[in-house]
Amino acid sequence: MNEFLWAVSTSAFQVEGAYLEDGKGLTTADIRCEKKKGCGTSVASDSYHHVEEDVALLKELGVKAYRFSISWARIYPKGNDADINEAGVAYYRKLIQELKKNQIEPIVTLLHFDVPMGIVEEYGGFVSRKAVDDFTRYAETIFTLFGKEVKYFLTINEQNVMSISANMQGIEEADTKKRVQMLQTANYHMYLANAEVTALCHKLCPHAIIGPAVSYPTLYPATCDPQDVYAAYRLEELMAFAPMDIYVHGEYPVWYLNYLKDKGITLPIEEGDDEILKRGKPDYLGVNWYCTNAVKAGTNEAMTSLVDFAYMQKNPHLSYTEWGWSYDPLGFYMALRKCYDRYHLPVMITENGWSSREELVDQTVHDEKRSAYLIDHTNEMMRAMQDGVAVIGYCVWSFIDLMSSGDGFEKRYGLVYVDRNETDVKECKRYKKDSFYTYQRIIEENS
Ligand code: BGP
Repeated sequence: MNEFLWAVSTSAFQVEGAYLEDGKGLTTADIRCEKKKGCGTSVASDSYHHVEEDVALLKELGVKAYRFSISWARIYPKGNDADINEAGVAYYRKLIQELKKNQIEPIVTLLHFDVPMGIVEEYGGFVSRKAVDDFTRYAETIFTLFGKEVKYFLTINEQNVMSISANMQGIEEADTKKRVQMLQTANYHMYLANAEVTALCHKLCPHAIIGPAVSYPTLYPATCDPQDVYAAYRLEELMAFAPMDIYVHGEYPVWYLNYLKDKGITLPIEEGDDEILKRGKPDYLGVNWYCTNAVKAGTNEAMTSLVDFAYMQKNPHLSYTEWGWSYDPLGFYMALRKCYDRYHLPVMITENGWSSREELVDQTVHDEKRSAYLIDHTNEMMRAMQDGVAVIGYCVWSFIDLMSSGDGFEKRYGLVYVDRNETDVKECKRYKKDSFYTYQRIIEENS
């Protein structure tokens, strides 16, 4: 049996920086973060220039694996260039070699929210079917270059979040109806891309395993009013289980097709797509899990136009981060059970963590709440494993402080503090927080 993968996670645009260095092209993530917070991805946590130091920290932490993503635009700056960008390849080669030298398994995500702007400007990114071929070609390059060293691949991070976020896809369409249609077209193409790449990995890297990483916030009904129970059930099916069903079973569920039809959405289905979707069954499911939400039937402005029957409410029984993410280890147990009972596929917790605003005091951070979160959630994970759920790994989000996907640098998740703030990037020096030692102990005690 393989060793359990105690691990930590990051993603390229959130940690690397060097966003235009050594030939890298711009991505939708670079544009989105710049617009949103202004502090941008240009430096992030400066991991591009801290490879040895960061791997030494991973080694000290005691992790068995490190989940990071490869930036497509470092390998092919526009997404579909004729030639590979060798400098980009060299960076990932160095990182992977350094990890292997320290007996740390790389867990490589192929796409984490950063679609190259080159293909977005040329043909609309995943809104066009051309992106399926370009993504597959990029994945083939990665499998060929690194397939011998890497045993764990993830295809696309949180396609289910990308499917409702126009700016993650580089879509600038003001008309809501047209925008939702474009998002669903892109989503369909990503399912094809996911399946193609999964099948290709099985062919080129038979010793490796591959799966998607899905965002799964478990949903509770806000009350026992059947309307609320039904709304929570439907929303969870729509946001999390429809995507997982499509990955695992290789087809859109009938109720989901009906739902899209009712919303006036058409899918760009071509002959032979059924076979493509069925071709790439994942070996495991990556699950990004942070919190639970309570759902009320009805409408609310904040929901996407695809969802017009339910909205989220605060759960009075739970505590929350400043950004409204709940603390709910029992919800984690239930999430693991639900995923495993439904698919009977091994699960890797690809993200789990706690965010807060933090400041360095005496060269450290006393992040008790994060330590408690990690202890409570890993305990619930182990209870789920004792109850039969096959969990193959657990990745804390995040290894070091990084650019939050939605809230800039002030929202910190790291076990390691990175000394910079929203406006001043300083030198990005690293300092271990208390939670670093908590997680180190969790690994030691349970390995
Ligand atoms: C997931 C993403 C990560 C990460 C995390 C926390 O959706 O895969 O990239 O950012 O959520 O989200 P945020 O940074 O918005 O707090």
